[in-house]
Amino acid sequence: MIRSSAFANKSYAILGLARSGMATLEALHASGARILAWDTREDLREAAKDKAIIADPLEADLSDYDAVIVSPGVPLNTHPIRDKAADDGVPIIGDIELFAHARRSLPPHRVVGITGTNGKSTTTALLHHIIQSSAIPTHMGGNIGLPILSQNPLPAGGIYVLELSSYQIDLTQSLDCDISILLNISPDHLDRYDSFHAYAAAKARLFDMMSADHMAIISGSDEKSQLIIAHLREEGRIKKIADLSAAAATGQENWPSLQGPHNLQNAIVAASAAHSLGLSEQQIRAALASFRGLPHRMERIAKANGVLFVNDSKATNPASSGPALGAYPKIHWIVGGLPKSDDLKECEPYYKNIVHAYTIGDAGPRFGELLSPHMPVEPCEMMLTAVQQAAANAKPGEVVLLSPACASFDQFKDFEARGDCFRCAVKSVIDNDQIGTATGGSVS
Ligand code: UMA
Ligand code: ADP
Repeated sequence: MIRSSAFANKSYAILGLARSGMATLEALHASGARILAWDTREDLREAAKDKAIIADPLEADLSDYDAVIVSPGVPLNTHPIRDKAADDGVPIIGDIELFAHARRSLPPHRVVGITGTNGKSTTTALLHHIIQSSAIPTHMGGNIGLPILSQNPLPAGGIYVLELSSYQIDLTQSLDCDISILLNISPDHLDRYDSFHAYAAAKARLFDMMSADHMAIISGSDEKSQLIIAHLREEGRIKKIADLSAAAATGQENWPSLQGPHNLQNAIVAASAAHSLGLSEQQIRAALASFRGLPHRMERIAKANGVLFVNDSKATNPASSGPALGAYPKIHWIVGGLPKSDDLKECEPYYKNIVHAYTIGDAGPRFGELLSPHMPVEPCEMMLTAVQQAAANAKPGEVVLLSPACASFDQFKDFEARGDCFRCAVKSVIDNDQIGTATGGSVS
């Protein structure tokens, strides 16, 4: 874990003791800080009790504390901790800000921060893979599910690659990334922001924290990303700004885990960042080819009787499902869940690739209305029904793609559980011989 003299003898209140909060507790405790900690979950309070005073920060006097460390999942826009901290005159920060404070005591290193609405995890894992393949010490952390404070410090010359959600950026004030990356911006998480504009502004703060001689990479052709580039150029403070929205690259056919227009964008961004970090074209191309991808993102589950089954459960909004539909020419599309919008605008350009749609979850009836003028639609409601129907209809050379364009919480704990359910359903239809034998394919 990251220990730092910056935390020694300081006092912190921690609200939220799941992954990031627990890693924060461990790192602060090991660094000699005094800690008050709280979570509404009793099991997490119990797990923290040897390292902290257990008390609700809403009921404690926080005026002597150096900061309140709030987990990204605590909705700051509605949570009373915001007013309480302001009343007690104590700043609210997150674990990424603590990492920024710890940097002075770490061996010389560089930091790449990656944000955007879609593609953050893929680009973070890809850049990490490229750096690692070139034998440079590196860690990835942040929103990708690996709290950065739980990682051991890198030796001198190391590179930290951080995936940063807007929630994490909201809790960060002084992270000066050597390279800051904004992939794209489309409406998301609107329950946490007053408006789409406020959500975009939250992401743009990553650039406000950078030194003038560090590098900004922006790759979205969307309106908000382009406005941010225009603003950065007009402001003139940051000297190195790369607009990759129209960049092209050759060789995608050699990168099996980076198919589709969205993954081409991710590859171009990661390659550009790797190049700025000093890696060679040859190192970068070899790593793009050997990248294995992440589960639930365009993950090839099985091929049976010439039909490919692809799990893109992480596509939780239409802007992320759109490009997934652009990855293959003949798709049986399983779509639906808890909708985040009333339309499927970002998917429309790719309707020509869809042979048949199968709707699931709460969004089913509405998506059925939207899609049926353009393609045959089967209302399925449940995942297993959708997979069975799609597998029965798909012909050799076609693809059964789960890319829901919706959150998962209407039927599943999270997108991972939804992807796992798809995987089980695929395995069952293959095992049950409902699409013939699984010869020539494998279930991983
Ligand atoms: N809690 C309280 N009181 C409250 C509200 C919440 O005690 O009033 C507690 C909850 O019981 C919970 C904790 O606060 O124990 C909140 O934890 P959390 O939801 O922040 O969960 P972590 O496990 O710490 O995960 C967080 C990120 N979660 C969110 O942003 C929601 C993880 O991103 C991240 O990987 C992890 O830190 C490590 O950095 C997940 C995510 O869904 C993957 N991110 C969103 C996304 O990608 O769309 C932004
Ligand atoms: P994030 O971490 O930002 O949620 P992921 O890399 O986990 O992003 O990808 C989530 C989903 O978004 C994937 O399932 C894929 O369909 C889609 N996606 C990936 N990269 C992009 C991109 N650059 N633009 C749009 N959609 C993308």
